[in-house]
Amino acid sequence: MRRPLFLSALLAAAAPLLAAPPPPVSPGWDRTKPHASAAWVRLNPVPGRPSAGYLTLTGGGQPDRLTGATAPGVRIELHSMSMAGGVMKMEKLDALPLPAGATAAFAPGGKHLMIFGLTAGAKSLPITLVFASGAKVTVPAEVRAAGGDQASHH
Ligand SMILES: [Cu+2]
Repeated sequence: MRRPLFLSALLAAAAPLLAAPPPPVSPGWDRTKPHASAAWVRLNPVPGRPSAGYLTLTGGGQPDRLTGATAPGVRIELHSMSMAGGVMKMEKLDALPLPAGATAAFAPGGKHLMIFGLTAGAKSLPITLVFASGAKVTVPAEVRAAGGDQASHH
């Protein structure tokens, strides 16, 4: 029964680290600031229609609020999506609260960045997330062609 003992010792040693949420990414990340990772954009196949952006946000050392996002040459809105009475409903968000250390996912079927004016051809879009605290976080988003697996919700 050496293994459980070893494991307990390891967990005890790791306890101070476990008090904080597990780091999702990036060595060298300044944990006092909000962090964005795994960003990508699903390019709308229909020219002129908005594309959807997805990413994972992790809060910094203080509670904060995501108030907007920008990227060169496009306009971005924060959107939420939910089912209401069997109907998919989308709403524009003015802000998204981000508690210290908390994780918020922008993912297909849920919250997303609605990106207006993105043209086909871009392989990557540097998205800057703007917070109420004044923090700005820029993350490169991989632009992917829309697959045939979903209809645009617009
Ligand atoms: Cu939307």
